[in-house]
Amino acid sequence: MKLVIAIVQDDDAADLLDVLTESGFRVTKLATTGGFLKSGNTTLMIGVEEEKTDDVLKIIEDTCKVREQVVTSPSPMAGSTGVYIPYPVEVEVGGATIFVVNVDQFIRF
Ligand code: 2BA
Repeated sequence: MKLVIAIVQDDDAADLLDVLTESGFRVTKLATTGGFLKSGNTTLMIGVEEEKTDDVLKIIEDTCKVREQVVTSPSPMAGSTGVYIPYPVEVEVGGATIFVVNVDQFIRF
């Protein structure tokens, strides 16, 4: 068994949950925060039989879109007066960031 840990954008999470559950996969959704943007994202944990891992990855790839996000980053003023001016930086976020890990044991009581 594999555990697919997928970090996706909040805007894609609802659709992705629908498609995964309709396709018979079991999913746990966590509300998470990205360390760089410090804004909300969604992490899904999907326990899946090894031979179905590629099906899960395909669903994630088909559902999650890459988006541009603007983050305001402070920059020190020239002359290092200690004053910081915010300036916008554009970053490309997602589709999805995915970790696939081996599961030693899967237990449900
Ligand atoms: P954030 O950490 O908020 O990062 C959002 C986006 O900012 C990233 O998109 C990337 O385009 C950019 N970014 C992140 N760190 C950067 C840096 N040091 N310098 C320049 N740009 C940077 P994605 O790569 O699509 O990542 C989306 C979210 O996935 C991340 O949100 C984070 O929550 C998670 N993530 C990505 N890589 C990870 C990793 N190796 N381990 C754990 N979580 C990860």
